[in-house]
Amino acid sequence: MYEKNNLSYRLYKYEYPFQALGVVVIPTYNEADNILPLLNSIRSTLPQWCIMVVDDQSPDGTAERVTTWLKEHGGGFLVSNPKKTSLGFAYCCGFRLALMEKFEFIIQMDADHSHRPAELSQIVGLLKKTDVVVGSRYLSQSGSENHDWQAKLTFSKLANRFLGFLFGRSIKDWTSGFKGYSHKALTQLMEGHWERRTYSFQFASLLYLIRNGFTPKEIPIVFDRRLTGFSKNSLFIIFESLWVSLILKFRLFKKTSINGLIQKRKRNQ
Ligand SMILES: Nc1nc2c(ncn2[C@@H]2O[C@H](COP(=O)(O)OP(=O)(O)OP(=O)(O)O)[C@@H](O)[C@H]2O)c(=O)[nH]1
Ligand SMILES: [Mg+2]
Repeated sequence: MYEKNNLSYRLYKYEYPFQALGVVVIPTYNEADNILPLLNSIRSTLPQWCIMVVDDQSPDGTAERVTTWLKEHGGGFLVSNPKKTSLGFAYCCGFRLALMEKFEFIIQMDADHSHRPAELSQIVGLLKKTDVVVGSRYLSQSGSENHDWQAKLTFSKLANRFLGFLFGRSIKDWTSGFKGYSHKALTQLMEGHWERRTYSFQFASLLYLIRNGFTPKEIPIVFDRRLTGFSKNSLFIIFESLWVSLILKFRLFKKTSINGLIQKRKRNQ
C-alpha cells in the first residue's frame, strides 16, 4: 500500500497476486451498505481484474469499508477525494489513474447494484473486439426486474428520448453508467475536460468519443433498482445536464449529425 498526494487526492493501492487484465472503476458517495457485496460479486465474476473505488469522503464510512476489504483481498485501489466533488471529477480521477497504471481495459459501473456484476463478462468479451461498449437499458433484449420503480425509469426514458432527439437514435442509452473502454479510447476521452460535469458526463463523454472516431457498441443489460441508500441526483444535476446537452447540440454539432457520422463509418467499413 502506498499513498500519493500530488494530485490533491489520496491513492491507496493494494497489491494483487495476479496479472490484472483490467480495472472496474466505481464512484461512491454514501454507498456503505452496497459496496461490500458489490466488491465480492465483482471479484468472483472477474477474479483477474482490479477494482478501483473513488470516494468523496462519504460520511457513512464507505471508504473505511472499502479499505478493510482491500486489506483482506488485495487487488485494488481506493481513491479518496478531499471533499464531495462531482460524478465527472470522480470518474476523471479514477480513469487518469487507470491509464497511469496501464490497464488495457477499463469498465465503469455504479455502486448501488443497479448494474449486475454477472454482466461484466459480456462487456469484457466485447471490449476485446471494440473500443467502447455501452451497457444499454433500451435495446429490445434489455430488461428491468423491479417494475415498481416506474417513475425513475420513465424519467430516464424521457431523458434518453430528448437526447435521441438532439443527437440521434444511433445510441439508444445515452445516459448509461455501465460502460467499458479500451486503453486507447480512454486515453482519447481523458483529453477532454470533464471535472466539472455531473450526470452530463455520461452522454457528453459518448459524444466526445464519437466525434473523435470511435463507434460505441451497445449491449443489452438488466437494470435494477438501487439496493439501499439514496440517489445523488438533484434538480441542479438535471438542469446542468439539460444545459450541457443544448450547448453541445448548438455549439459542437451544428453541422454534423451524430447519426450521419455513425452511418458514414458503417458504410466505409
Ligand atoms: N465519488 C462520487 N461518486 C458519486 C457522486 N455522485 C454520485 N456518485 C456515485 O455514482 C453512482 C451513480 O449515482 P446514483 O446516485 O446511483 O445515480 P443514479 O443511478 O442516476 O440514481 P439512482 O440509481 O436512482 O440512485 C453511485 O455509485 C454513486 O454513489 C459524486 O459526486 N462523487
Ligand atoms: Mg444508481
